[in-house]
Amino acid sequence: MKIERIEIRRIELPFVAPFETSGWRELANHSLIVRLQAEGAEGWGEAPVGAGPWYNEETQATAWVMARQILAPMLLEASIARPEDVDAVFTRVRGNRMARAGFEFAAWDLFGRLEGRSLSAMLGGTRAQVDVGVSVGVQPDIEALLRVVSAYVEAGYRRVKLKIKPGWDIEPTRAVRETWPNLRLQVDANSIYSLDQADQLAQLDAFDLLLIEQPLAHDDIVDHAKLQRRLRTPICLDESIVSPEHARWAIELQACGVINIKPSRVGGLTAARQIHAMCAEAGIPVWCGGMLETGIGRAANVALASLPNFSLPGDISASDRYFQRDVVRSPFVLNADSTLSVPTAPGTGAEVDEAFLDSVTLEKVDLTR
Ligand code: SMG
Ligand code: MG
Repeated sequence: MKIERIEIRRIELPFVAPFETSGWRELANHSLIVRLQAEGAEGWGEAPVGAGPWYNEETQATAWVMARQILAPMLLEASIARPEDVDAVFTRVRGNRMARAGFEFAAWDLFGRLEGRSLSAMLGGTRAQVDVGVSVGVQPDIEALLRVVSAYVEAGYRRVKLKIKPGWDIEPTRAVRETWPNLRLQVDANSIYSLDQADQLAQLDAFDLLLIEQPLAHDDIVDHAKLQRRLRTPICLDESIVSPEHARWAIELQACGVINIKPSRVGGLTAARQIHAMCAEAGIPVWCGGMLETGIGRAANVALASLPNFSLPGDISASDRYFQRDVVRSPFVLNADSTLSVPTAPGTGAEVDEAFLDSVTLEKVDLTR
């Protein structure tokens, strides 16, 4: 197949509330949205980059340049027989994995729509519903935190993740654990600690957490292995795992007990599926992380999370946890058992609301062969 037309846009879609991590605040989704057209069909993908290089090195500005000047021209020149081929088209490109993933997701969606197969079925998914949780940002004080968590628990979420940082770790986690003794609870530090804070992190062992996510540097694996030996709670790597090779290194070094797979972070669903298989083989449970995607990116995450070794709840909440209005006509809603239903329509199943998407688009380009 030859891709005939590529549309790329950068958007700004405000969140219902600001989202604060250990090191920065996000006020809106600043993704790139990619649309591929070929053989009378189209596919959509989202590169969920941030406004600044705070989570990883990519930003909306860098991804915009990469997408227009490098990636789209490469894909227009290539011939692909399957969605997995997109990965090979981009192998010469170093880094920039979220930008690459935007195109890769769109290719999966395009092939799925042409073949009449759901993305979940194409990937080898085995579940009709996926377990999900909610990620709770840093709050001004413990009272506010308990209010926010309480609202999510009332809404039906049975797994909660707390963002932590020095000065906002032990006490907030203790407060949530004491209020909800049976809640599935985990924490995420987004790379803010160093190994010499191991004793402080070990205090988190008291709270029966599912995992402690990415405590140390975004590009570290070795110190995480040292830290894991000093903790009872499994470490879960997020930022550090940017490819199947990184997953293999982490497994070999015993740097973690769990891996968070975000298909966007690793360049797409092809790499994500390889990491899933590698972890299944090594007995490492995985779960699907989130980048506060629109309904376009979220649909790809839900499909991926339907694979068998996604045995922990994902950071894939219902659309209304993020946006007043989503760019799709098929928003995800939370089922009573803290799951989301996996779409069965061809491709991702996302029905893009083009008029609304246009209204949140800052800039758009069209490229043709
Ligand atoms: O998509 O529900 C979501 C957000 C999940 O906490 C979340 N993501 O490090 O795992 C993580 C963060 C990265 C996004 S920060 C803007
Ligand atoms: Mg994380």
